[in-house]
Amino acid sequence: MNDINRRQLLTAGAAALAGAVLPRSLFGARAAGSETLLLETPLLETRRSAGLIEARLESVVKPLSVAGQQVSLMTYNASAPGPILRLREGDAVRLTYTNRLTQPSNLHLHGLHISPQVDLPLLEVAPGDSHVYAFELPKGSSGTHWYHPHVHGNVAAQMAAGLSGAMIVSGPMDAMPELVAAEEHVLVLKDLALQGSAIKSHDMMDWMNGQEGELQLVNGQLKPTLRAQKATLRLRLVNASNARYYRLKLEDHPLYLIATDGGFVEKPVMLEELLLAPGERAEVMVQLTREGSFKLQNLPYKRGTMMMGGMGGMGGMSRGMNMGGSSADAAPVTLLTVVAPSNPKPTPLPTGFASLERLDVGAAVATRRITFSEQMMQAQFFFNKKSFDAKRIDFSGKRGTLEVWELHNTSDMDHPFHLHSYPFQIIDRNGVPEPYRAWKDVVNLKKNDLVRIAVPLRDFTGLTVYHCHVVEHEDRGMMGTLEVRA
Ligand SMILES: [Cu+2]
Repeated sequence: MNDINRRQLLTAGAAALAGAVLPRSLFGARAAGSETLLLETPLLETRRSAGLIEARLESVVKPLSVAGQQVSLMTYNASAPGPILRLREGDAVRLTYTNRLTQPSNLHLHGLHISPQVDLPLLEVAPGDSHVYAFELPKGSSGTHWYHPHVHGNVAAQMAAGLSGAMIVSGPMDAMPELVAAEEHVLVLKDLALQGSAIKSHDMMDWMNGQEGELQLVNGQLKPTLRAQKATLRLRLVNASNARYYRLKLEDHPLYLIATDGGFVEKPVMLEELLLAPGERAEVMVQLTREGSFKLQNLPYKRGTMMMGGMGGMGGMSRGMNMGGSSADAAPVTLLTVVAPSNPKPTPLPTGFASLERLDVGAAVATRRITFSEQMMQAQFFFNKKSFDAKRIDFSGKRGTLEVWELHNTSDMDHPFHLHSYPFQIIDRNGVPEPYRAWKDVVNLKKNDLVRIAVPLRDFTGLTVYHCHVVEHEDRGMMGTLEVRA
């Protein structure tokens, strides 16, 4: 879904013709038959001078080719997913956003520890207007982040129409030889729901469950092939979907988790599969030890969605307890096929990264409780029984203090909880301590889960928000405000 001409030349049969417009990463790639080669999303053009980096993003409707048909999408700079914004720790950034849509929008720089007075979650940029996001990237910002719109009430429709992009921040640890030796790819996982050749508008079921699209795209492409040049891969995964969960498994290969939402973990964690809830990111490494083609699959996942028709032939609605949300999702879906290089000889994985700060939970100055609930038939979602009100301050905290938040999901459905601007660590889930330490900004809660997180309110004052990252739920009330004072 980048630009039309390039997109039409995507099939490998046309690769020779497309040499002039294909991104550099695909040069030299060879493919047979009609497979679609994985396309790297273009980089956002930036201007760098004396530590200042300037870039422009414009949200604009463009017809793009998706899975063989022309679809009118909301894009950033005529690309969906939007171009990758590549930054470095310590950068001073001046990002100018212009809204060319016919409705208010804005940018949320999801994952960055920057001031809520810059990453203004309640700002509305009117059609035709621009806004400058100016900030510095503090130490520890490195990781796989992303950007997307955040105007309450418009988020679900704008993201479903294509608005989101990856934002990669590199830091000193990215220079580790084991990481440099690996082949890196940014994979934006974003599904698309179409009605004919147009974006499907939300119906009541979409507002209840969060909209899932039948096209499960990787970098805007349907089932592309990644022809690896090297035998060790570093995959930066972004779940930019409105509501779809990805339970990822690579055939015959474990995934070595090296980073979560907030950057590197302390040492690689071997996983047979990885669950990525909406809004979450992860970085995994893969060692291809033999030749062949291996499918990256999305396995079925039950998140308690409602279904029409009901079980046992009864009418009305029921929870999708026996299926992964809908019958189409009851089987694994191939997202991407990885083809190993010939005679693969993987380079070693890093053995460890920097140790992560241990937060002293005993020193927390406040314990807050957030209870999740829903009125499913009205598609209304609540924190502490309240629907979002931008004029109400739900929590007031003090800059420089540590808080413990107890998140309790009393609804019948999973909800991924996201807090802006202030990364947190998960203390425990249902009393079970987290198996490894990590910085996070999204944590998924299954039905009945009680998850405790440690939230340091560091560095910045201002008004920000926390919300469910099934963005339909966010638009339908599941959001609250946090004010951090000096
Ligand atoms: Cu939710």
